[in-house]
Amino acid sequence: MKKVLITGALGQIGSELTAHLRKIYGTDNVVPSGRRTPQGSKVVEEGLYELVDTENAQQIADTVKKYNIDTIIHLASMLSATGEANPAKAWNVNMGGLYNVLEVGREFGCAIFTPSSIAAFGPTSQKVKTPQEDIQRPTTMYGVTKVAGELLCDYYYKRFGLDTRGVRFPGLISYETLPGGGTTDYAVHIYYEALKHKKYASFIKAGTYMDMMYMPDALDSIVQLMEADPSKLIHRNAFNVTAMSFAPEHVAAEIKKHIPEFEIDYDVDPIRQAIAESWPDSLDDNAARLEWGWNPKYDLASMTVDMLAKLKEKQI
Ligand code: AKB
Repeated sequence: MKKVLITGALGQIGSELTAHLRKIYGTDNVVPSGRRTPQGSKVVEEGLYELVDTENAQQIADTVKKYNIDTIIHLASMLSATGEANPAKAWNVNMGGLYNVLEVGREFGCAIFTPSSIAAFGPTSQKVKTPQEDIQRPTTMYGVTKVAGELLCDYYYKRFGLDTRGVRFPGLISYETLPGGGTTDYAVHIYYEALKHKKYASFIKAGTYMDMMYMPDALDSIVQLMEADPSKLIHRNAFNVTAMSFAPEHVAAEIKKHIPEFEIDYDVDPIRQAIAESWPDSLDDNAARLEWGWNPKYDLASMTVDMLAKLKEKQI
């Protein structure tokens, strides 16, 4: 990666990836982009920034040309719960945006990173330690766009030789920017509420396991995969990656070690609960470990220490 365009850079991953890549590759070599220009945003104010709506192919092409971009990290996407609230929009944003990015990548010869998700699996996939290659019949629109996206990226690699790569992210936990509209978001909200109110009502039921990962590991996975030797990549789009698997009561118990008064209770949202139940409890990420050395640093205990410390510093 030499000159990187990030789409959806104002979101949960993009806002932290922008800072991370600016440190590694230099501020002038990272071009975050989004559909708004919010005031006071570090993404907008601490380096280059462009307005790019990924549903507008011309805007993507103009930006790639202007900065001589060689890599596009395509993060602009709707998540699972908002996707169920508006499936038509989720299809247009997720598939239309990806198609445009792939076409521009083809025209200008860019490498492309696209995140897939645990949502690319469904109720007929193996539930525990879901293998890299398994049945993929998701039951959400978000999941449908993720499987279609994986296939489309494979197609552009095989048909046009485009250097497409991706991972299937689990729920991502971070303290910089809140996630918007996901099913795994409870695992972020719980830390904020633990510090603010010493209690949290989870919209996901006790006993519901999902894979999760702390943001620093997610950022490393993107850089590691994009810098990996292409001759070693058998799977390309998209690698299972995970760092931990837990249910709401486990994160609550971990928080309680630091905030003894903290209590969890449950106010279950049937839509997000059904989505969670359709996903794997845990993924097998051996292919990523073998093909490009994936090895996450954080588990639930170390993540909890860091999350609480960072949120306290932010004085949320
Ligand atoms: C969501 O919950 O929709 C996302 C995801 C697992 O892809 N965090």
